[in-house]
Amino acid sequence: MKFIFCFLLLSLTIFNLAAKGLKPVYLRCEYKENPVTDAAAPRLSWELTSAENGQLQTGYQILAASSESKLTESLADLWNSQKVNGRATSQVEYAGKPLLSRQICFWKVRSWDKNGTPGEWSSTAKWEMGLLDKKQWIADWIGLDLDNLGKGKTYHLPPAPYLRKTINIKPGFVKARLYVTALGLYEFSINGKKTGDDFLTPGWTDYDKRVYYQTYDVTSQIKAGANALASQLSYGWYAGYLGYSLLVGNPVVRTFYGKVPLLKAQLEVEYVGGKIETFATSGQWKASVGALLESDLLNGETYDARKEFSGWNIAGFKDQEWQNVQVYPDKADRQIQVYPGPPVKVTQTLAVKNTIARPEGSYIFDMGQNFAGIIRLKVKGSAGDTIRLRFGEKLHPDGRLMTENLRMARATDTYILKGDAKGEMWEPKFTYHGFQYVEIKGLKEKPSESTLTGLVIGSDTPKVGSFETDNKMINQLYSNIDWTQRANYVDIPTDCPQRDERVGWTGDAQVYVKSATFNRDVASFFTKWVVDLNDGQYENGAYPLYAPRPNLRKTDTFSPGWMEAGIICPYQVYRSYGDTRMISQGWPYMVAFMDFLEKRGKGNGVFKEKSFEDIDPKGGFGDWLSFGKKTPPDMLASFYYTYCADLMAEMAGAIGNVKDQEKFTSTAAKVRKAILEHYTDASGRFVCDSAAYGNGAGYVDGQLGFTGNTQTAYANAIYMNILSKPDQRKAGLYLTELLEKNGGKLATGFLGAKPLLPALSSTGHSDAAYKLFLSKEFPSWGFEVENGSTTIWERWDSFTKEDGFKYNAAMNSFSHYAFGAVCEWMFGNAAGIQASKPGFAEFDIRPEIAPDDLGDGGIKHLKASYHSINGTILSEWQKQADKLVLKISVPVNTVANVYVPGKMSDQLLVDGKKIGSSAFVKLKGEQAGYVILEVGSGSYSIENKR
Ligand code: RAM
Repeated sequence: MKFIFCFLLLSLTIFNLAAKGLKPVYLRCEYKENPVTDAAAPRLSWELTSAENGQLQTGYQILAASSESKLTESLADLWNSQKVNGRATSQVEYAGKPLLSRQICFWKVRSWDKNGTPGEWSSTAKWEMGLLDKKQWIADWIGLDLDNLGKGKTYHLPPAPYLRKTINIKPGFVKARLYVTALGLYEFSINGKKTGDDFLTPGWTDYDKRVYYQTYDVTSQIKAGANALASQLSYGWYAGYLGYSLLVGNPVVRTFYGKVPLLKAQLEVEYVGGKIETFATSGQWKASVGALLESDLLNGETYDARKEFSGWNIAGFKDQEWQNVQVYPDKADRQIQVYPGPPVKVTQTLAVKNTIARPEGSYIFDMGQNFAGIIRLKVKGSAGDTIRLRFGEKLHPDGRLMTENLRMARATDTYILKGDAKGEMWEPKFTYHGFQYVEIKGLKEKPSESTLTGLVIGSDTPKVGSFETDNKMINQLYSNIDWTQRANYVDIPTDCPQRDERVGWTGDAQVYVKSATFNRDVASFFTKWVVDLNDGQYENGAYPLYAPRPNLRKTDTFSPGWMEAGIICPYQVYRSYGDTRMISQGWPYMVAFMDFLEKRGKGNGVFKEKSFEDIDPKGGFGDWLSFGKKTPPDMLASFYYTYCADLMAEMAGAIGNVKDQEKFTSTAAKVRKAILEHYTDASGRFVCDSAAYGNGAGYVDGQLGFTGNTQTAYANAIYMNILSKPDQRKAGLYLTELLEKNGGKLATGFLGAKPLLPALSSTGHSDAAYKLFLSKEFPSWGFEVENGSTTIWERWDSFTKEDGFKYNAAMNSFSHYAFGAVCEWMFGNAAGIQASKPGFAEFDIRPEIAPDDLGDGGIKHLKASYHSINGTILSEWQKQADKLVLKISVPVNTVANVYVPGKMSDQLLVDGKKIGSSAFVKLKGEQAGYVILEVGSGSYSIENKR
């Protein structure tokens, strides 16, 4: 009894100690859990939990070892960081022994809390090093040239090759890794089982400069004796159709990087004792044409199941009839690296919502959600029965599938049955579509709900945001934003998933990047894409219109508002995740871009009218898809110049480059001054010399004329801090005036819509921002929701009651995330979550409460959470009859300034008690209708009277 009592006491004390300390969880390396990386000094991060409020880390210690058993202070053979003082829990660089290719590093961490007490060690995590030297790749590029078998009139779609080899593995192996990549797309299997569950590997890059590879732990997939290595290849971005090249009559419409898809793979088998045997792609492999008759990313797949070879991917298959593969030379300066982004995967499956019978035995399936992905087909029938699947985002009023907005993307999959009496199942491997509706032709029996399943694909970016209110329309809008992001963050940030475009448009990416960070963890996604951007930079320093940058149209070059993505995206990654590596690695590119601007500005500091008349369209895209008179693109270019110089100054500071910090600070001041001199009048309104643009020919919507006095001009000037404080306020008034004159409606395009609501809020017009946000009238976000959208449209008028889908054949996507950039305001203003220090180590919660006079169309209750790199932040507010209740969460090791609507004299309550009763909630002061509290970690409920 006594013993039990002692034991209980002991465990209680241990529990108590543990409960008091900090516990590191969610250990990651290069933003991933247990990844393979080729970063020389991988960056580590963890999050902290604690049972106490107001907790901070005062120090940490990391151990890294070559085996889990050596992960102790005395044995750690790779690294013992010793105690490092400070609050850092992310971007912590490994600084132990140099790491070798293939090395597995086990690691753990512990943290000291604010009282200097060390907590428990975390559980063990690991990372593995990839192949650090290109010479370690002994595998050849192999393929089979089937190009001459492409027969179509409009689409040249050759069959996709099958490759295989049987190998012999000796007994006594302990570990096996497959390193694999392709020029094109690959799917690899060992003994009939696919390696990994990634889709569209190895991703899109400028293949002349670099190609990424995947590493799979295949130890459990191999066996002693005969093993089959097998791979299917497809054309993908490397050799398939890309963008609108076909539509615009570009001389090249496919094979932008090469004609024949190629595979490079090596299986490394390690035996007891450490000896490694490598089985690599070589001229010894066999290849054949098979069932995959057509395979193209945009145009779809055709699969003839009658041509399947059974057992081709397992040992024992007789491949004597198959051809020898062809071996292709490598490009000496092509880099081969570990895929740095989150893999593209099937992230969700969707069941059919509704089946509609159509004339002539065809059917349309409604998946209930517009998404990017493929379908899994289950059918029964006779050999040779042909099922044709077409995909669309909308139906015509008469019930037909609407495909005009796909333009030249054929987006058609065909399955030819083999006639298996048990039924057959198929899903395409190397294509995807943007759709909500699927039209099926050729079914011999009435379909059931299980005939089709939707497989949602996208870069597997962890969900970090949630946004919920008591207003249904807003909840749907948030869902639409997230779905549109998922549909377009597919290896790169595409503009749209459905039509013949789907490229990494830089303007869309830069206006939306901050919004994206609130929904999904996009740190490694942008780590990948920013390299694409840098690879795509022009010799003159301009970042391109889209990255990667195949030559889709001769006149495609760069545009103000688009090219700045090269500065804005790394900046946002720095602000959201505290990442300075992207800045230092990209610095030469970013500086080259700033030099380009300097040269273009001819020392004026401002881009006067017609500064960009040499590009196509003249002036660039400007405030693309706006309504009414155009904001001069050169004025916007000048704003962006200032903005980029500001960001560069801040980023230079972040990497300790004082010289450049000073340089860009003075550039920003110079351009600001020149803008005001050139583009404002005495009253501080924006003006321009519209006559300079003549009749506007060659400019986007130039015939509408130009004026500086637009919503977009003021919204951007306020957002980008172009004006002095008093002038900011004036600009806010001008902006509201313009809105009123326009019947309370927005007129902004891609560049104007993002800053519109933030600019209203920051100049004291939160009510006006809410009116736009909650409006259901055309044009507005709510209008789209009211009209049944499940994603964000490309244009405000993608559909109107009067004109239907009038832009269909031209340009009319229903899944375009750019206008979803309102998300930045939703989290940053409505919920009020704003980072004041990079990585949300310190942040504000400054909610803007929706006005009361909106009745049922308003918001009484809003709850948003954001899982930052430091942990989960919650901001919830609820208007009750006589009081406002805020619920907030501040992650361990962070500090928040919480702005509670009200006055000092209000006597607000925290967890039911007066301020002052908690050591972690301190009164800091009062500002513009808010009481400011400094709050340490923990969850709190704050009440104030209304
Ligand atoms: C469209 C794209 C993209 C936009 C460019 C200017 O075709 O879809 O969204 O950035 O044009």
